[in-house]
Amino acid sequence: MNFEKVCVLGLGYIGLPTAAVLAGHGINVIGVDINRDIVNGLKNGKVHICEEGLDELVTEALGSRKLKVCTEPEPADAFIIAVPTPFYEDKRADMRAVTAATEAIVPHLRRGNLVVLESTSPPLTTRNLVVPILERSGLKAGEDFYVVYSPERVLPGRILKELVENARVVGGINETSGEAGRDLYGIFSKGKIVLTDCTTAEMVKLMENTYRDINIAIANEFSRLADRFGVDIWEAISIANLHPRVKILTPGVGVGGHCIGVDPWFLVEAAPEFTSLVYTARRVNDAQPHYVITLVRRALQDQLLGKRIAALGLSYKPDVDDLRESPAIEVVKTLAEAGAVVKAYEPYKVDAMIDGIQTVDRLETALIDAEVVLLLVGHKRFLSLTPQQLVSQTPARLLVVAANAWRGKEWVEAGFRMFHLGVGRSDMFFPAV
Ligand code: SAJ
Repeated sequence: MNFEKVCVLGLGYIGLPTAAVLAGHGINVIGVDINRDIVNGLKNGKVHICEEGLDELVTEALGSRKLKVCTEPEPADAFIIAVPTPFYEDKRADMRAVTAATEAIVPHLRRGNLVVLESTSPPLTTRNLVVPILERSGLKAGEDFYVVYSPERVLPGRILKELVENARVVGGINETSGEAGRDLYGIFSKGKIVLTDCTTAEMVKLMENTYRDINIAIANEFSRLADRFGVDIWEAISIANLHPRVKILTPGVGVGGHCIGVDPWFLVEAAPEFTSLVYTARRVNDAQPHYVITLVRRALQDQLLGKRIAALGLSYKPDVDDLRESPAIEVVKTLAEAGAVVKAYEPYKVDAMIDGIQTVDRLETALIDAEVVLLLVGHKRFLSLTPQQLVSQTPARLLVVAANAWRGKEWVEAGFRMFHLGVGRSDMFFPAV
């Protein structure tokens, strides 16, 4: 199938890079977003997403007029839906954006069109939600027009590279649909394009992120056990991972972001009777920020009131500027609510404004009068701090560390008392394997 014009609905972390990459390959792309600020910003050259190389690519695409942005879809050869699928308070999937985007396509749907759903969605969404809405056009899915589910699988921070290089799953509602989807992604994808049915593709995406969530949950549980039994979890995991068929992930302050902590709930909602493990892992990871807080309480002998804490890192994982669903923020907020005086510093977003949190724009300002330094996110620039640098910048001699960092006897020799997540052993001087 040939595509001259593609309409991308949703100009977020996935939609905007996809639109720009397609435009860069000579396709006429209409980028649609219901948020006027985003559309107007883009028209004025303001790219609202911070991602390496994206600014240049979008500016070029807009400049060449291969990419146009607006708030309503237009007729096209293919439509790609890349809108968010968050969850409600009770963890049920919120499919309102997918529903609205699909409905917006209906008046423009023509014979021979392809419609792709990329948003992470509960199993059977393509068949039971998307197809019936599109058939309101009077056209028959799989015959008059084609439908596929093709999940995005890119890593924030490497989106443009992974968009092109990762293997791509294309799940059709029938064979012809799958082939049309393969032709569309073949325009820019250098990775293997694997054809399957739409429900398998939905499951694949949810399985990948659920597997990761469960693996992180076991690592987090192991960190608590290590604490209890006088073991160093970082050493223990590095030794266990020498086994050729074992790959335990890393314990930390919890699971944040908008994928791993969300997607497993879609499986739980769809089949609660079969997902007790998935459910429990979610609960374990959601509880991890509170486990880190107990570590802070232990370090301070439960006296949080008025304690001046320098909290380092607020993003949801190391070396990104993304603060969405960040467990570090949950830790800082809870400590502040308990009466601690927390100054938080996030080097990737020094101007972050977060309700209930005092942020500072310099590391020195956070450290200068601290009684405790709490390392929440293992950003490279924190990991490279030496005990001497810290000693000279802060009067605090108590460190609480929720990452594999600041290890070795030089820290103790510099006068610090250390509380490491997952380190129940007092002589933590063994180098990692
Ligand atoms: N985390 C740990 N321990 C680990 C790994 C991660 O505590 O060993 C935490 C991180 O700190 C973070 C959260 O888990 O808070 C999620 O981080 P992540 O790097 O696992 O995932 P995301 O959300 O940044 O991106 C993931 C990616 N999935 C995988 O790496 C398997 C990406 O490929 C997906 O496309 C993306 O989710 C998505 O959109 O689903």
